[in-house]
Amino acid sequence: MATAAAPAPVHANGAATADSSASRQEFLRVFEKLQTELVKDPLLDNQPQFAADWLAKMLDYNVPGGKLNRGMAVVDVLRSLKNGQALTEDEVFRANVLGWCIEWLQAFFLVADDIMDGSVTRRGQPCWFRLPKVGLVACNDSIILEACIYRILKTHFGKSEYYTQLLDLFHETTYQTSHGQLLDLITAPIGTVDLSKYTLPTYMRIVTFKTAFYSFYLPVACGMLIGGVREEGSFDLAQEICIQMGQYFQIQDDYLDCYGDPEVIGKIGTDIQDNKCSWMVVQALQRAQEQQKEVIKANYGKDDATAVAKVKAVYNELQLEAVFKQYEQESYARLTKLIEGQSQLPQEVFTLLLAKIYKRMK
Ligand code: DMA
Ligand code: MG
Ligand code: MG
Ligand code: MG
Repeated sequence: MATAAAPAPVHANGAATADSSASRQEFLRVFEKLQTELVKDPLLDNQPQFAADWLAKMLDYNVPGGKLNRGMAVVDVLRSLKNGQALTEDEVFRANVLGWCIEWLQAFFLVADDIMDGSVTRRGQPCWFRLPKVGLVACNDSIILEACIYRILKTHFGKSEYYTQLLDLFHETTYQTSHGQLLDLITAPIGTVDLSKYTLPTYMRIVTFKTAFYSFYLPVACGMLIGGVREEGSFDLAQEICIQMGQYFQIQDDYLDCYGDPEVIGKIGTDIQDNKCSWMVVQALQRAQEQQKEVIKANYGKDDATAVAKVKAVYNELQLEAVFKQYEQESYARLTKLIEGQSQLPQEVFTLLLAKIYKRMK
């Protein structure tokens, strides 16, 4: 039932490897299995057919259509931890099931995020809540998406020795992410532009919580749990590296919101209209002359194409594209040094993740 033939991941150099597309196909097959299990969940015995159909369709629309970087990272992490030793079929399956739990978590957050951000498209299609037959039913669908994670975990890991750790990990990550979303939203109240709030420390806290934990630490920690890692110090180290990678990833997201091609990123930027504490506006304010600050103040947070264009014109005057490229280089160098400076975990656990996002266009 999955949306068939999703494109192979595009890497920084634009190439998609045959290998990555084979694991993607394998990964997508696990989606179909999990979807079927959920649609036929015995807890929903005698579910009317129209509700089962809604669930199947809602899952197809919202879960498998992204880049799948987070979900497919779990098996990569596990493989790296085993230092190239071949994984059993069961190990690959378990890693992929956890990978899908992360994609379900992401879908849960994105369905709600698009409502709150007033977004128009996601992954090249209208946001779920924009479909006339869906509307605010999307709020409950978002809750269902989250609840599915715990059905999947129970079915596939209920008897594992690390089941409690997995439950904690998903619960704590959800807690952190939702608090990141809270900061993101209340730092950007509609109708009040307060430029003094757009500082780098505020920004870093928002992105650490709303993005870094679930996008980077969660897949790595899942791989580590299946891979038998138990030392707390290793999880702390992984978290430190993953948080920095997640910060870099969200800075890219903010850059792409302004300068990305909607055809490629699959979504239309809304950060300026939404008054967001974006990396772009933080950098602009650090460099702007009084007069440029006035332009931002007068035009930020308005759902109006002319106002958005005026803000973007200031970004161009301040050469924020070049500022971003410079940041990207420095960030890559800093992360590489951090990864190479430790020997507690195989470097490949992190270098594979970093290679997938470095200079990404989507
Ligand atoms: C997204 O931040 C964070 C979560 C937890 C969904 P965002 O609104 O910048 O994401 P997007 O640009 O994908 O809407
Ligand atoms: Mg958003
Ligand atoms: Mg958002
Ligand atoms: Mg964004």
